[in-house]
Amino acid sequence: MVDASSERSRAAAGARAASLPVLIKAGLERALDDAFPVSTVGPPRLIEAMRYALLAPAKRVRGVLTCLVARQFGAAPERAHAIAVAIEMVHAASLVLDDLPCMDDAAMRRGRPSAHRIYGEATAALAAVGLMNQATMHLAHDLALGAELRLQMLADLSTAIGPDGLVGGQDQDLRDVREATTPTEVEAVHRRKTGVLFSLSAAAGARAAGAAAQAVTDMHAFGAALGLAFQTYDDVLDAHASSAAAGKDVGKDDGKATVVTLLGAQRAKARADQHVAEALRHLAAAGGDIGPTGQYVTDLLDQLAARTPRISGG
Ligand code: GRG
Repeated sequence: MVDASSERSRAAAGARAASLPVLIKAGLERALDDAFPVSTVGPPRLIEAMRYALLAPAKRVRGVLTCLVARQFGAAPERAHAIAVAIEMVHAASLVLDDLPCMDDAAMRRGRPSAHRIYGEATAALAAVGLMNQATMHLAHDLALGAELRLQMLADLSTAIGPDGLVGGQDQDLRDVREATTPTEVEAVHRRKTGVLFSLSAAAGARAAGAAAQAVTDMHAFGAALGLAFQTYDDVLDAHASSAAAGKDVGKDDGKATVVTLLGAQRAKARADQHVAEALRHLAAAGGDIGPTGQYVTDLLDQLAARTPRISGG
């Protein structure tokens, strides 16, 4: 016979697990606001542009992942706030740069006009550089993290931004990817452009919680596989969602080789789902309280798929 009270407590535990990422995201939003207040010293219009880019409504996937993974390994999510804030600052900077006319020339981002459409190209470029700088400053000053972890994070963040990370991936995305003829070649660019920051987010959460070296390696691999899946879902959005559903310009990949143009939406999603499965294998190998992290990833990709009717049927 089913015990109704244990059923109820299981349901309550399920509801708590489901709301954990929501709570973490809310805490992270507050930490972002605190990390870069209106009162920050500097030209008010530049500060405003930086806050516009940083605090726009967003999913905060990378930062939430960092905090969730810290919790997975037994730390309070807040323990990883400074790292999550720094990663979100770098991510916001990358979006401002990506939208510039010399790059993707996008008019809309996060459901609002892109930063250069409001503040002009020069201020937007400076705001992006300012946000990257703020990220390193924020990390460097977070004494609670301890000197060794701070140094490690600063090194990892710089590596992630560099030529084998965001900057390199973006350069290839603007040029070489046009000549790619296989999904593997396209994904080599995605690894840098998107995967590296996901790897960093997941591995950093494990480091913040003092997880064992093998668990950090496993979480790094988890992030890399998740990043590839995420980018493919993003490319499906670009090809098949409306700009209102995506909250940003779509059709920006026209003329580019993507996993979607090479395979079609359904096979691209199937390939992305293989990456998700790989990510979940790495997550299981890493250990700790993997349930909420795994659930977050599955829910996130379901939500992205739901924005593109062409693939949401499976
Ligand atoms: C120097 C930081 C720096 C960057 C320079 C411009 C550039 C190099 C890199 C851009 C790379 C880029 C735009 C990758 C796309 C990643 C991606 C899928 C973005 C969308 O992320 P979401 O969906 O967006 O998480 P929100 O708005 O929710 O944060």
